[in-house]
Amino acid sequence: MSQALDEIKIGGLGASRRRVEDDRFIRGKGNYTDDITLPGMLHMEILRSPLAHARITSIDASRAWNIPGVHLVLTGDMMATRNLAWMPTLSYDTQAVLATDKVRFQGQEVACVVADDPYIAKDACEAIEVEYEPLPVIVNPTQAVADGAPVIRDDKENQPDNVIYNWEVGDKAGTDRAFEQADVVSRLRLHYPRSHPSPIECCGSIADFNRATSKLTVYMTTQAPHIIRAAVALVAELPEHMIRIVSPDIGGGFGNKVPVYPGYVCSILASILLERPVKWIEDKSGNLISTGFARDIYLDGEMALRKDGKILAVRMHADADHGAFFSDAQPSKFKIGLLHSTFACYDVPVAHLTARGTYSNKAPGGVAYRCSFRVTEAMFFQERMVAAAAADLRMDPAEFRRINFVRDEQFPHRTPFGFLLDSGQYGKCLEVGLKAIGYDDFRHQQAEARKRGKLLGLGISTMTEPLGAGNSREYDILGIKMFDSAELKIHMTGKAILRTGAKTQGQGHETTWAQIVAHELGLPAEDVTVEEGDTDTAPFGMGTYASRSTPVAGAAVSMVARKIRAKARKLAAHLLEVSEEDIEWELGRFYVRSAPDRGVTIQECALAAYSNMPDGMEPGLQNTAYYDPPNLTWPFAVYLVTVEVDQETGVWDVHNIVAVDDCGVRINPMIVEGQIMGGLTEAYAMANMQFITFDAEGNCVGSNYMDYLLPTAWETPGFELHSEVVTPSPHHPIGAKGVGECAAVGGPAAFVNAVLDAIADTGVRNIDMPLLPDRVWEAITYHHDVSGAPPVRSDD
Ligand code: MCN
Ligand code: CUM
Repeated sequence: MSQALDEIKIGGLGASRRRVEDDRFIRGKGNYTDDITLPGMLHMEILRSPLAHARITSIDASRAWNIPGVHLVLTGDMMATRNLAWMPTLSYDTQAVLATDKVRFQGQEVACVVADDPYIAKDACEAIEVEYEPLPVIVNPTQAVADGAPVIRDDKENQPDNVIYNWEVGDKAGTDRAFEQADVVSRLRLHYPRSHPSPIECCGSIADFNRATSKLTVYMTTQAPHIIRAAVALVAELPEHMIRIVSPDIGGGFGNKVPVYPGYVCSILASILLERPVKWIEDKSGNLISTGFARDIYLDGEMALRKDGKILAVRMHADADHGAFFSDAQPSKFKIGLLHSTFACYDVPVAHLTARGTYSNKAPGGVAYRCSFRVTEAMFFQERMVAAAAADLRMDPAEFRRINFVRDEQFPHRTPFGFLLDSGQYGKCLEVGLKAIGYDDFRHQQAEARKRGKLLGLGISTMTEPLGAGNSREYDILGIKMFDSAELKIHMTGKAILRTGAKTQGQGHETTWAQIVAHELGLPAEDVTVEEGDTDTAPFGMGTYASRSTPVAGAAVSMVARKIRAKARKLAAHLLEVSEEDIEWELGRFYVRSAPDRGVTIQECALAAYSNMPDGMEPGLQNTAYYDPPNLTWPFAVYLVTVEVDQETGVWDVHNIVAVDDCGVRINPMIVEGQIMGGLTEAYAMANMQFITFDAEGNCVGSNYMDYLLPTAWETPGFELHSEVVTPSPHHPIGAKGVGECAAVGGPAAFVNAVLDAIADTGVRNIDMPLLPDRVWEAITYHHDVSGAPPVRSDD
């Protein structure tokens, strides 16, 4: 006779529990970095370069120093005396903290002023006189490798040109042979433009160096506090145990808050020099012009095809524009991130990928934006290529996918680039999606509409994403292995506190981690407090990005709860006066196998851990788990979009969006849906309206919300979400896979494929994102592809 608790009622696995953090967020009671005020706090502002490439001939800060209320003016030369003019990046490059020799992108940090308030600091920045001698500017990879191109990184020894790396993976000879067998070779070249995560909250930090205790506390907007602690220890040469990084509430990260930015470093040095807290809060244009750009990659590919539609091989080249400093946060083995996850969900026998990274006079790019290390680009290219190949074969694009998907019985499946896919039901997801969008019906409507001169289109996109870096064998950042952690303390009254090495930025960890504890221990989720982001209290972890929290830290939560359960079982045996072997577990309760009525709750065990433990047992009920995942988790999704394109104007409207996401077991279905809707919104924005580009002088066009549009609820179309396909990850303790980025990764190609499908009669193969009306109109009117970002367009 079971007395197990109802898991959904206690807020366990599968409960659409309301987000506990929202209580403070929607009341305006969140505690963001800018909400923190410390006694004696000063304010820092940054002077940025107006030019993209120029030699600095002089900096005169004397007028700024003389402004009342100014405490400190930092320039590159002063940073250099402390060996802080340059800092290491997360990709083994260096980045200027404050420019000394040259400025290398528009918006680059040139000087900082610390003053009594931010307005004085800003005025004083404008009083600094900087003389520049302009240099020729490079804004794309073609210019970067052109003969006679100026060398951007002349600060570096052994850097004779603008090439950062050449990287390759796969089987070149095998791929060449497969191409010889092809009936059809399909080709596509495209540009995935620069995009910006643009969280509502910008970056910022408050550094507080206490001379009396020698302790440095930094409150800051970081997705990875422990990595920052290590970086500060190394860069500022401070002992790591005297550094405390606190990441309070974060108003959205989306990858923008992974890198180390000069503002953080300057606020830290300023606080050490002044022995007062120094706050730096970036403004919107500073954020949009200088931090965390993603993508900016040219992709060229060829697919070898058999007449019946089978893919025989894929060949691909990527040209990545990294801006002036190579500062991607990514596993160090992989120079172009996990771009080689491309085509993972298709059964491709052999493939070869080459990638070249180059410098340009733009802010550091390729950083990350809702992507597991370049997976967004990988999946976008894959799904655009698949659409083009199906068109070349005159085959239905759904059918083409169906015959090429990795089949259910092929898992675990090794991809030609070496990844091991854990599980999936790709065909089933596609069928669910096709049915939901009314695929066959739509094709009839489309044909009918065309007769009346109306352009309807349907786009399909699928994606599978490698989520959950590590395992530690293959994944590290700057040599630090990628794993994660959870620490669980059960108090004597059965209430608990859980801390992990991840850091929520809006994803809802405070809600979902408690659900995992509820699932493992039967403690009501509301009895579990979750804390993240304070390096003095949280166990060491690699932070939150690449949707790794559920696959890694979430797994650690399960594992630590299981350790607690194992000890509680001993306590139960002691309380029930039977041997441990005679004890059974059901949710929330241990009982005697032969007498199920005799049992003790997990709360009773917790009390016993402090008040009635067996002889020789260490008191207390707490533990820590470090989790090194055996493999990545591979969620899968199908996104379908229907659109209508206006021939006269090129404007397109979305009719329907269907999303079928299989992220394994869902901890909190409502939160998962929120993640998918958010991702689809960003996908729609990238496909439709967002353009940060650069003119020939390297001026950043789009560093404000007039040019770089954020969709609101008003512009954003509605979504129909499907959750019926669930393929648990076989190696994750609760079968969950990551989901935080899936829709942003897989979504964009669905929109682009839909528009191109609508104008298929024109023969146009490609329009690069964003599909602004003028670009679509140009394609319809002149029947040609519209590719590239200004100032280079393939048709120029
Ligand atoms: N979840 C679940 N069941 C699953 C998978 C996830 O209930 N099978 C829940 C998780 O418990 C968590 C959320 O969904 O509450 C997202 O989990 P996960 O997929 O593990 O992703 P992370 O928590 O690691 O979040 C990172 C991911 C990334 S990399 C970006 S970028 C992004 C994203 O999350 N940034 C976001 N979503 C965001 N959402 C918000 N609101 N703000 C951001 O900055
Ligand atoms: Cu790639 S952006 Mo998220 O990983 O923080």
